[in-house]
Amino acid sequence: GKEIWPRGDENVWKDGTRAIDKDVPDVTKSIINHVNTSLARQAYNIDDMGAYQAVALAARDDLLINWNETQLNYTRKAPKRAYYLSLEFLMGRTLDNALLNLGLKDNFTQGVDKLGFNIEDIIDKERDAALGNGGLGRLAACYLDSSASQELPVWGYGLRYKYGIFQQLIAPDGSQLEAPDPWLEHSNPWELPRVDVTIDVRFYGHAERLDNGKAIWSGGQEVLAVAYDVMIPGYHTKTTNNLRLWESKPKRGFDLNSFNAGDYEKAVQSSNSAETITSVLYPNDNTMVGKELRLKQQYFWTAASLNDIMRRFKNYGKPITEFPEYVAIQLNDTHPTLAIPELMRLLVDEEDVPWDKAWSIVTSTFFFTNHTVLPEALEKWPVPLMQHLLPRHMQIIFDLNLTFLQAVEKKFPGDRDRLARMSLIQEGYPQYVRMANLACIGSRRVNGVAELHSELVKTTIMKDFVEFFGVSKFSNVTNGITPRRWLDQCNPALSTLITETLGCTKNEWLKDLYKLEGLLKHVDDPKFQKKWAAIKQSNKERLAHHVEVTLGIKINTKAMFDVQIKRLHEYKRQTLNLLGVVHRYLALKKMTPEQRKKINPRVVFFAGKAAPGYYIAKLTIRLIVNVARVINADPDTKDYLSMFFLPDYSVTLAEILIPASDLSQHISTAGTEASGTSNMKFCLNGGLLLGTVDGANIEIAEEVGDSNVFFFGHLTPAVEELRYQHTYHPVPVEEKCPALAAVLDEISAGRFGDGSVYEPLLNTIRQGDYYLLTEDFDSYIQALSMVDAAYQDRTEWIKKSIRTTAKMGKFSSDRAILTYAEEFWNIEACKVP
Ligand code: C3B
Repeated sequence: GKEIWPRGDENVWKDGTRAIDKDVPDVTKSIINHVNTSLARQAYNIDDMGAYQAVALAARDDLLINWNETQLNYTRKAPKRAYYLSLEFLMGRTLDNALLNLGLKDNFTQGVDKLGFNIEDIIDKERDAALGNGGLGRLAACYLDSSASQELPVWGYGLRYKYGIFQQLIAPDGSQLEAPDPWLEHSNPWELPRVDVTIDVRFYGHAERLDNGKAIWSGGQEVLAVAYDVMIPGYHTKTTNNLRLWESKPKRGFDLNSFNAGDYEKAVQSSNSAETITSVLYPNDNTMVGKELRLKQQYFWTAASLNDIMRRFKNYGKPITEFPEYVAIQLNDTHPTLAIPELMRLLVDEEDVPWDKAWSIVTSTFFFTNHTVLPEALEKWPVPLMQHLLPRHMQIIFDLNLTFLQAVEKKFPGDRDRLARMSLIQEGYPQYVRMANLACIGSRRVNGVAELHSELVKTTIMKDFVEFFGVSKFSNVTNGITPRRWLDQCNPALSTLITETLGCTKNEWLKDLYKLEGLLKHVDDPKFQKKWAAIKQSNKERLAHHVEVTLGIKINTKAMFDVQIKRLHEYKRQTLNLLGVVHRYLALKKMTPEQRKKINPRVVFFAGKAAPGYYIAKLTIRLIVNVARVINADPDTKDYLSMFFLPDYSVTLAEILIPASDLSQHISTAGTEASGTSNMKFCLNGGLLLGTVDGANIEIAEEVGDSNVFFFGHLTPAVEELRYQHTYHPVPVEEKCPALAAVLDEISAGRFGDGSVYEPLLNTIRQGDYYLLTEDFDSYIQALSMVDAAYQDRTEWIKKSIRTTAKMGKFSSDRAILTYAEEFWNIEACKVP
């Protein structure tokens, strides 16, 4: 490592460095100081929002002390580092998490209390950082928490979108409306602008080839990437890692000539176009929308990140050939694939590394995670667009493709179909660049995110590549979730009960989640069961209170809480759940009041956003809202069945919903949900799982035992054959599944408002039925009955709940990130002294 000396007297520096707030008086002093100086306010004019800002700044001071020490330590020890490149980081709120990780929650609670405020009210003032769509973005956030908690030298790289995922509103007719999410409107205490850390990024222009595969890329437009650093505290450790988010800025301010000539609009035009790059997160999940601005985002971010990584590597003073000894880069899906040709460009054009050597450096540096096998999500970009925007990268991709296809031809002579399938370029007018193929050939390892999914990756989208590279390049790392946010923070009462019961410290089990198995000893203890059930009950009341305050609706907390919360997507089959509710409603209507009294009341919750351009998904929301209206108002049934669509789903809303669920639904068509991660969160909080044999559901069942989950539906191998049947030998719904046909007819007939509105949605089931609702409906209804029967025996249900939590150790993101660190990146913990 490198010795780093301060200017002046080292001891003066050390003595002057503020200590972390250790006790309550420290905390109050720090908060008051921020009220007075940072906010320029006083005890006499401070409200909850002001108090939040001051408390956040006080906590931030503590984070920064740790952050500084961590970064200095990394610079001194010069370890191999890993970088997690993700276009999405769905962080949610920071304050509560920061206080818990720092171990300062109690002190801050007391300190704030002394100042006349309530910590939970203050925490509630924070706005979510929602720089992501769904699972992929939240996974990135969990992985940062686990990296820091395990003292691993990992930085995240992303974009600082001015607007995060849109805010969802529900119109009077039930449809989704989108409003912008100006999350930076109030200043954001959790980021540090680094105006001194900037990188020039070029677009357009021309690339002139020289000898030896080199080229000069010049002209076009240059924009500036400015770094914003977000502190990522580890749990009960000094290690505080960095998430670096790039903001785009015009490079030269605005054009003074035009301004002086009186054309103000023209003067700011180029500056506007530069700022647009990081203005908004694309709101699509699991679908590719080929917009030029999105490709610009991808290049802007990968170029800035790689240049920054290269600069840091050069500070190590090692020869360029040792780059992969010090740098590992994880590509979160294909979104950052341009990093591969960009590193080639840096090495070949700017560092004078010969082409073949450069390629061996590149292919030792990158690792690629695939998150979906859905065809509509696989990224491909038109060659003419890429040629125009990134002429040098297009050359590099063509050159790589030539050598690659020659190697394929050598291994499989004369197999033209194979060449066409494996090419980085899809032929046609226009041609397209296939990002997954590029990511695969440029990476040392390729992984899926759950066992089943990783097998599907190997046998479907990457089949040819497995045959070419050998199977050992492809593997599985099952996703995980951080138990800090998803148990300790969102369910503090359960966390406390677990700590009391396990007889170890909270720190011990939160960092080694397999310790939860210790709960199994207590499954049959009635006192423990009672405490367990009481906590679930109070979490249900917390949710009911939240719904009452935000929507003005009263909920029966004695009912079973049945929850499905995730992005709206046909493959996730919210429609199946909805139709199941209608089926239940129709059955209840046919019963006598006496018969109904034997039924366990049920409340069904939905939440989730639909991509603004996804017509069928938006129509599904509209139908959910309108069915809910009718059901919730029906005096015959409303005591036994009600349904709610909670608008504007977010990380923060999930933190309230998940601990309150008795049952959660994960019911994708088999083979379509790569993993799912909310399934893990529900189970960790003692909610039982109703699901298909898909994604991580399978591994959850393996852990908790088949008797503690409710499975239904066709298995993955059957899906392809069934789809074939549906296409070539269609059978009408009335014949295939009469119960479902009856439900569809009620909706068509206008029982829940004008039926013609919903025809396009109903027709996706009546014709083609790509997601196989008609195939799975009967077994779904059967599974729901089994749930009802199981819930009748409340003690047995509680035991299942305890067993489920107890067996969730595997799903800690600590396990997942350690697998990446050891098996892929080859990095080690780097402890702050
Ligand atoms: C999601 C998948 O749909 C989930 O099954 C998976 O659990 C998560 O990724 C995390 O691996 N996913 C997503 O959120 N966005 C995509 N574009 C692709 C996959």
